[in-house]
Amino acid sequence: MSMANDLVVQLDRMVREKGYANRSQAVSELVRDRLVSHNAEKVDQEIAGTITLVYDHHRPLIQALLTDIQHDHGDLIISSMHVHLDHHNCMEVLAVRGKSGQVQAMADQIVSAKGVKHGKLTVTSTGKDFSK
Ligand code: NI
Repeated sequence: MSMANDLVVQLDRMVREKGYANRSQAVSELVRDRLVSHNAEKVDQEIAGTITLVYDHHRPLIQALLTDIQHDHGDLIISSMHVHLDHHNCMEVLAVRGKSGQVQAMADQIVSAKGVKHGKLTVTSTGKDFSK
């Protein structure tokens, strides 16, 4: 593998700044990160991840709506955490696992629910794809 010298210079700077043991470790991590994103584009790929959302629990129906969606997808949601951020705002973190297409469809449904201020699916590996 070869790459332009200015890329190598910048890569080595990042290796130092981020504290990687060496260039190979940094490149492996970058490749794994890209593979996770790439594989998640395949609807049948098994993925794990988290959905984080923030909403105002005073808004009518939002809590019932989110609970309904979560009950409909109990097979995809393996754990959840609810944090009362302040008097109005709640944050929920859902740990999810399942086929990429199903997880992303559910995440779209949750994030686009009326009353959700911000929501985001973060995809990671189930861990089975990589030896380390
Ligand atoms: Ni709350």
